[in-house]
Amino acid sequence: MHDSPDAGSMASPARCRLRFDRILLVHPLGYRADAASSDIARLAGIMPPIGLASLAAWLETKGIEATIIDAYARPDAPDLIRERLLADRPAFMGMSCTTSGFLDAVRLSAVAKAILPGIQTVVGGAHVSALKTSALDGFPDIDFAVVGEGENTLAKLIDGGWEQPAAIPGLVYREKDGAPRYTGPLTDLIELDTLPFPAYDKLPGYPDAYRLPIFNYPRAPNTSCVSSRGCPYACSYCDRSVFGRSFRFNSAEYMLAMVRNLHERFGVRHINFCDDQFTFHRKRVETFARGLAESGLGISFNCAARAEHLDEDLLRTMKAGGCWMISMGVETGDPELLARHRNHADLDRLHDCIAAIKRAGIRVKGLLMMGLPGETTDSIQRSMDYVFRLPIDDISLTKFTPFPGSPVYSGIHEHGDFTEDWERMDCMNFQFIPTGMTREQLEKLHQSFYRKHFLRPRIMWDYTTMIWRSPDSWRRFWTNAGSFLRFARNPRRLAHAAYRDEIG
Ligand code: B12
Repeated sequence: MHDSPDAGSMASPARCRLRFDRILLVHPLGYRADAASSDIARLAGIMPPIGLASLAAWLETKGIEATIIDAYARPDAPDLIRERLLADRPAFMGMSCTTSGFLDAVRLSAVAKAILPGIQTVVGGAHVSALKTSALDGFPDIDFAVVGEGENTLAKLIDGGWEQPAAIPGLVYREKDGAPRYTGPLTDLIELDTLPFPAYDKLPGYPDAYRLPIFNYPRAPNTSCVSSRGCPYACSYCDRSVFGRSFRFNSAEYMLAMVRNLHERFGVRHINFCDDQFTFHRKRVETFARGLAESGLGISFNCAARAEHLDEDLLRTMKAGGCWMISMGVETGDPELLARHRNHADLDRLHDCIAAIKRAGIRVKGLLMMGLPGETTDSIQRSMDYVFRLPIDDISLTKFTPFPGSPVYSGIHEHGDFTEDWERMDCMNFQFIPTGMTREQLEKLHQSFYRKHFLRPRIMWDYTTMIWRSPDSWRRFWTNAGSFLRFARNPRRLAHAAYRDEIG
């Protein structure tokens, strides 16, 4: 590692004062400032950027110092970014980009270059992994994009590779004339058990600045973890550009060590596994759950799973290990619509599986979408009928958004009206209106779906039981009751305008 680049044509005086062994990693805000519920989203839950924490930990093993600023957890992020840039003078700034966060990253790049001339900016994450060279087209303030798994590519880039980027696989860089060029996919993927644990300690305020969505956990402090990369399924709405369709995973032993570390260092008492297919490898989940039960740590966990990868035996073992909630991708309860968008769609099997989860004593959350291509008022009605027959406890109903890289994206205009406004593609806006429907209809049905769900006596009682099953959730709810109620009355008033104003 060196403090300044080798002498050469790239080395300007400004560059020479930069620290080439440092990077500032930023998690941009993934919501428009004027988007409904940006503040409410913060109140309802803030989850750590695990990708950035993983990159930071990996870079440290290579002698590169990484600082993280998470605009989600820190409303004062613009000030913090300025402070860190001036104090640390990093030669690189890296940003993690979903589609809705990408333009924020573009703005932050311009700001960083104005503050610290010569700094080089790098983006990674879902949006740029899907778009590759077109992620840099028209955005001159971004110098590099990392496609897919970021650890090795970023380390090589910082460790002198920026001078000859064509030699680094998994990278989009600029030719001399500024044209973006992709070096091709990364083939040498990391064995996940060799990764250091994510650097949660580099997230300012961790663990208290972070919390899972209310009513999604029994205890605090809590956190998110990830223990696998990739998903073998190919659902129409899901972008697999980052980790592809293989399934790589941490061993149960690694998972147990990670959980123990979180508990001992930060007092974490509940973990939400964000894996796409947590139970895909049955044996490791069994070993993990048994190990957790034997550990005596008293830690509980949530995960997401598919019906094909759960059974009564496994559920009993998971429960004994502390499994508190399983999220099941239902997507829609309309069988024809589901078959059009998802592999192995079988609503009867899903119903039976959810009943089995409940019998095991585990809470169930259904993950749903509204507005998929082919959606009609009838299909939404059928979806409600199905969902309200499920023995489910909670739902999350997102507004379908066609993301670049998802199978449905390329032909989306054949199925309705799509306004590709990236900043609004945060699953909280209907940017796609299926043929035959209107935005007003979708909005109305979206509200009605939620209202009907919450007003069922069984669900109201379930939330009441959270007084003793998740007391911290109720504490947060009452502490912020004013904001929640104001949001219910007028979502736009709660816009987090200050952030956007500050970064221009
Ligand atoms: C946990 C999670 C969150 C968390 C944390 C987000 C984060 N940025 O880490 C929270 C709750 C905040 C969140 C919010 C949202 N999320 Co989210 N989230 C996930 C989830 C389930 C796991 C992410 C994760 O931790 N993966 C594990 C880590 C190790 O991988 P990673 O983050 O991809 O990072 C690796 C590479 O991408 C790369 N990389 C990432 N960042 C960077 C930066 C640099 C500089 C470099 C070099 C490399 C690099 O290197 C990392 C290590 O290999 C993914 C689904 C998935 N399977 O990835 C969706 C996913 C990323 N989210 C998605 C969406 C849509 C959102 C929201 C818009 C929706 C919403 N309403 O919640 C918001 C927007 C947030 C934002 N700021 O932009 C989509 C993104 C699709 C898209 N094109 O936009 C995904 C892919 C889910 C999906 N399949 O649709 N999310």
